[in-house]
Amino acid sequence: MTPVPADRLRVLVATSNRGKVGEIRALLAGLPAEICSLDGFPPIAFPQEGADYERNAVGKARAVAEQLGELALADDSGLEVAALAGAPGPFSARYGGPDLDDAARVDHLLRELAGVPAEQRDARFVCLAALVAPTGAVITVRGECNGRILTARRGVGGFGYDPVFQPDGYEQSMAELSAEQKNRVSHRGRAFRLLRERLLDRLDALA
Ligand code: ITT
Repeated sequence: MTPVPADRLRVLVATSNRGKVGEIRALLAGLPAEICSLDGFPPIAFPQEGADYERNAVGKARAVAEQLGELALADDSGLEVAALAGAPGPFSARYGGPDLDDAARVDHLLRELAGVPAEQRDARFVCLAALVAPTGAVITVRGECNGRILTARRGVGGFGYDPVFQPDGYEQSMAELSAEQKNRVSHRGRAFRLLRERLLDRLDALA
Protein backbone atom coordinates (compact mmCIF):
# COMPACT_ATOMS: atom_id res chain seq x y z
CA MET A 1 0.00 0.00 0.00
CA THR A 2 1.28 3.46 -0.89
CA PRO A 3 1.85 5.74 2.09
CA VAL A 4 -0.49 8.73 2.06
CA PRO A 5 0.89 12.18 2.87
CA ALA A 6 -0.50 13.49 6.16
CA ASP A 7 -2.51 16.21 4.42
CA ARG A 8 -4.32 13.75 2.15
CA LEU A 9 -7.14 11.35 2.88
CA ARG A 10 -7.29 7.88 1.39
CA VAL A 11 -10.70 6.69 0.25
CA LEU A 12 -11.25 3.07 -0.80
CA VAL A 13 -13.95 2.56 -3.42
CA ALA A 14 -16.00 -0.50 -2.46
CA THR A 15 -16.93 -1.77 -5.91
CA SER A 16 -15.98 -4.58 -8.25
CA ASN A 17 -17.31 -2.61 -11.22
CA ARG A 18 -14.36 -1.12 -13.14
CA GLY A 19 -16.61 1.28 -15.05
CA LYS A 20 -17.68 2.83 -11.77
CA VAL A 21 -14.13 3.18 -10.39
CA GLY A 22 -13.00 5.15 -13.46
CA GLU A 23 -15.98 7.48 -13.31
CA ILE A 24 -15.67 8.00 -9.55
CA ARG A 25 -11.96 8.87 -9.86
CA ALA A 26 -12.76 11.50 -12.48
CA LEU A 27 -15.66 12.88 -10.45
CA LEU A 28 -13.58 13.28 -7.29
CA ALA A 29 -10.44 14.54 -9.07
CA GLY A 30 -8.83 17.56 -7.43
CA LEU A 31 -9.96 16.72 -3.90
CA PRO A 32 -7.15 16.33 -1.35
CA ALA A 33 -7.88 12.61 -1.29
CA GLU A 34 -6.39 9.54 -2.91
CA ILE A 35 -9.12 7.41 -4.49
CA CYS A 36 -8.15 3.71 -4.48
CA SER A 37 -9.80 0.59 -5.83
CA LEU A 38 -9.83 -2.56 -3.69
CA ASP A 39 -7.12 -4.17 -5.88
CA GLY A 40 -4.37 -5.49 -3.67
CA PHE A 41 -6.41 -5.29 -0.44
CA PRO A 42 -7.55 -8.40 1.43
CA PRO A 43 -10.91 -9.81 0.24
CA ILE A 44 -13.98 -8.28 1.90
CA ALA A 45 -17.14 -10.09 3.02
CA PHE A 46 -19.96 -7.94 1.62
CA PRO A 47 -23.57 -8.15 2.87
CA GLN A 48 -26.26 -9.47 0.52
CA GLU A 49 -27.82 -6.66 -1.55
CA GLY A 50 -31.57 -5.99 -1.38
CA ALA A 51 -34.26 -3.63 -2.66
CA ASP A 52 -32.99 -0.40 -1.07
CA TYR A 53 -30.21 1.57 -2.81
CA GLU A 54 -29.21 3.45 0.31
CA ARG A 55 -29.03 0.37 2.49
CA ASN A 56 -27.03 -1.44 -0.21
CA ALA A 57 -24.56 1.43 -0.68
CA VAL A 58 -24.04 1.94 3.05
CA GLY A 59 -23.68 -1.83 3.53
CA LYS A 60 -20.92 -2.08 0.89
CA ALA A 61 -19.01 0.94 2.23
CA ARG A 62 -19.44 -0.11 5.86
CA ALA A 63 -18.08 -3.59 5.11
CA VAL A 64 -14.84 -2.05 3.81
CA ALA A 65 -14.61 0.63 6.51
CA GLU A 66 -15.04 -1.96 9.28
CA GLN A 67 -12.94 -4.75 7.79
CA LEU A 68 -10.04 -2.59 6.56
CA GLY A 69 -10.31 0.32 9.01
CA GLU A 70 -10.28 2.88 6.18
CA LEU A 71 -12.59 5.57 4.82
CA ALA A 72 -14.76 3.79 2.24
CA LEU A 73 -17.04 4.86 -0.56
CA ALA A 74 -19.69 2.80 -2.34
CA ASP A 75 -22.18 3.42 -5.12
CA ASP A 76 -25.40 1.48 -5.51
CA SER A 77 -27.09 2.27 -8.76
CA GLY A 78 -29.82 1.00 -11.02
CA LEU A 79 -32.00 1.55 -14.04
CA GLU A 80 -35.74 2.10 -13.46
CA VAL A 81 -37.93 1.51 -16.49
CA ALA A 82 -41.48 2.92 -16.40
CA ALA A 83 -42.93 0.21 -18.68
CA LEU A 84 -41.53 -2.41 -16.26
CA ALA A 85 -43.08 -0.72 -13.22
CA GLY A 86 -39.66 0.61 -12.13
CA ALA A 87 -37.75 -2.67 -12.62
CA PRO A 88 -34.96 -3.70 -12.58
CA GLY A 89 -34.08 -0.87 -10.12
CA PRO A 90 -31.77 -2.00 -7.30
CA PHE A 91 -31.66 -5.45 -8.96
CA SER A 92 -30.16 -4.06 -12.20
CA ALA A 93 -26.87 -5.94 -11.77
CA ARG A 94 -28.75 -9.27 -11.69
CA TYR A 95 -31.48 -8.46 -14.22
CA GLY A 96 -32.28 -11.52 -16.36
CA GLY A 97 -30.33 -13.87 -14.08
CA PRO A 98 -27.20 -13.84 -11.92
CA ASP A 99 -24.83 -15.18 -14.58
CA LEU A 100 -25.41 -12.62 -17.34
CA ASP A 101 -22.82 -10.04 -18.36
CA ASP A 102 -23.57 -6.42 -19.30
CA ALA A 103 -24.22 -7.31 -22.95
CA ALA A 104 -26.64 -10.13 -22.11
CA ARG A 105 -28.49 -7.89 -19.63
CA VAL A 106 -28.94 -5.27 -22.34
CA ASP A 107 -30.26 -7.95 -24.73
CA HIS A 108 -32.69 -9.09 -22.04
CA LEU A 109 -33.92 -5.51 -21.51
CA LEU A 110 -34.42 -4.97 -25.25
CA ARG A 111 -36.40 -8.22 -25.48
CA GLU A 112 -38.59 -7.28 -22.50
CA LEU A 113 -39.37 -3.93 -24.16
CA ALA A 114 -39.91 -5.32 -27.68
CA GLY A 115 -42.97 -3.64 -29.19
CA VAL A 116 -43.18 -0.91 -26.50
CA PRO A 117 -43.60 2.40 -28.40
CA ALA A 118 -41.11 5.28 -28.04
CA GLU A 119 -43.45 7.38 -25.89
CA GLN A 120 -43.70 4.57 -23.34
CA ARG A 121 -39.97 3.89 -23.00
CA ASP A 122 -39.24 6.39 -20.21
CA ALA A 123 -36.55 5.35 -17.74
CA ARG A 124 -34.15 6.81 -15.24
CA PHE A 125 -30.80 5.92 -13.76
CA VAL A 126 -30.44 6.29 -9.99
CA CYS A 127 -27.19 6.47 -8.03
CA LEU A 128 -26.88 6.38 -4.28
CA ALA A 129 -23.36 7.03 -3.03
CA ALA A 130 -22.32 6.39 0.57
CA LEU A 131 -19.14 7.35 2.36
CA VAL A 132 -18.51 5.53 5.63
CA ALA A 133 -15.69 6.30 8.07
CA PRO A 134 -14.16 3.65 10.36
CA THR A 135 -15.70 5.70 13.22
CA GLY A 136 -19.14 4.82 11.81
CA ALA A 137 -19.88 8.32 10.42
CA VAL A 138 -21.96 8.11 7.22
CA ILE A 139 -22.63 10.56 4.36
CA THR A 140 -25.15 9.60 1.66
CA VAL A 141 -26.10 11.45 -1.54
CA ARG A 142 -28.43 10.59 -4.43
CA GLY A 143 -28.47 11.52 -8.11
CA GLU A 144 -30.87 10.71 -10.93
CA CYS A 145 -30.80 10.97 -14.71
CA ASN A 146 -34.03 10.83 -16.73
CA GLY A 147 -34.21 9.51 -20.27
CA ARG A 148 -35.57 6.67 -22.32
CA ILE A 149 -34.63 3.20 -23.54
CA LEU A 150 -33.67 2.96 -27.21
CA THR A 151 -34.74 0.04 -29.42
CA ALA A 152 -31.13 -0.92 -30.31
CA ARG A 153 -27.62 -0.29 -28.98
CA ARG A 154 -25.76 2.86 -29.95
CA GLY A 155 -22.15 3.69 -29.06
CA VAL A 156 -19.35 1.92 -27.24
CA GLY A 157 -18.52 4.27 -24.34
CA GLY A 158 -19.48 3.96 -20.69
CA PHE A 159 -20.63 0.56 -19.41
CA GLY A 160 -23.73 -1.40 -18.39
CA TYR A 161 -26.96 -0.14 -19.92
CA ASP A 162 -25.37 3.01 -21.45
CA PRO A 163 -25.71 1.89 -25.13
CA VAL A 164 -29.53 1.72 -24.85
CA PHE A 165 -30.15 4.76 -22.61
CA GLN A 166 -30.75 8.18 -24.15
CA PRO A 167 -30.63 10.96 -21.56
CA ASP A 168 -33.26 13.72 -21.85
CA GLY A 169 -31.98 16.66 -23.87
CA TYR A 170 -29.49 14.58 -25.90
CA GLU A 171 -29.71 13.03 -29.36
CA GLN A 172 -27.00 10.52 -28.42
CA SER A 173 -27.14 7.44 -26.24
CA MET A 174 -25.15 7.59 -23.00
CA ALA A 175 -22.53 5.35 -24.70
CA GLU A 176 -22.11 7.90 -27.50
CA LEU A 177 -21.26 10.72 -25.07
CA SER A 178 -17.68 11.49 -24.06
CA ALA A 179 -16.74 10.61 -20.48
CA GLU A 180 -16.98 14.33 -19.59
CA GLN A 181 -20.44 14.68 -21.15
CA LYS A 182 -21.68 11.57 -19.38
CA ASN A 183 -20.40 12.84 -16.03
CA ARG A 184 -22.15 16.18 -16.60
CA VAL A 185 -25.56 14.57 -17.07
CA SER A 186 -25.41 11.20 -15.32
CA HIS A 187 -26.95 10.01 -12.08
CA ARG A 188 -23.42 9.32 -10.79
CA GLY A 189 -22.16 12.75 -11.85
CA ARG A 190 -25.02 14.43 -10.00
CA ALA A 191 -24.57 12.31 -6.85
CA PHE A 192 -20.80 12.75 -6.72
CA ARG A 193 -20.93 16.52 -7.21
CA LEU A 194 -23.06 16.62 -4.05
CA LEU A 195 -20.67 14.25 -2.30
CA ARG A 196 -17.74 16.46 -3.27
CA GLU A 197 -19.39 19.47 -1.60
CA ARG A 198 -20.23 17.48 1.53
CA LEU A 199 -16.68 16.09 1.68
CA LEU A 200 -15.09 19.52 1.31
CA ASP A 201 -17.25 20.74 4.23
CA ARG A 202 -16.15 17.86 6.43
CA LEU A 203 -12.55 17.16 5.41
CA ASP A 204 -11.15 18.27 8.76
CA ALA A 205 -13.51 16.01 10.68
CA LEU A 206 -12.69 12.98 8.50
CA ALA A 207 -8.89 13.40 8.35
P1 ITT B 1 -20.72 -3.11 -7.18
O1 ITT B 1 -21.93 -3.54 -6.40
O2 ITT B 1 -19.51 -3.98 -6.94
O3 ITT B 1 -20.41 -1.64 -7.05
P2 ITT B 1 -22.36 -3.65 -9.51
O4 ITT B 1 -22.09 -3.55 -11.00
O5 ITT B 1 -22.93 -4.94 -8.99
O6 ITT B 1 -20.99 -3.32 -8.76
P3 ITT B 1 -24.73 -2.24 -8.62
O7 ITT B 1 -25.15 -3.31 -7.66
O8 ITT B 1 -24.82 -0.81 -8.18
O9 ITT B 1 -23.23 -2.42 -9.11
O10 ITT B 1 -25.55 -2.48 -9.95
C1 ITT B 1 -25.73 -1.46 -10.87
C2 ITT B 1 -26.19 -2.04 -12.21
O11 ITT B 1 -26.62 -0.93 -13.01
C3 ITT B 1 -25.08 -2.72 -12.98
O12 ITT B 1 -25.64 -3.71 -13.83
C4 ITT B 1 -24.50 -1.60 -13.81
O13 ITT B 1 -23.91 -2.05 -15.00
C5 ITT B 1 -25.73 -0.72 -14.08
N1 ITT B 1 -25.30 0.67 -14.09
C6 ITT B 1 -24.94 1.40 -13.00
N2 ITT B 1 -24.49 2.61 -13.36
C7 ITT B 1 -24.55 2.64 -14.71
C8 ITT B 1 -24.20 3.59 -15.66
O14 ITT B 1 -23.65 4.75 -15.33
N3 ITT B 1 -24.41 3.29 -16.94
C9 ITT B 1 -24.92 2.11 -17.29
N4 ITT B 1 -25.26 1.13 -16.47
C10 ITT B 1 -25.07 1.39 -15.17
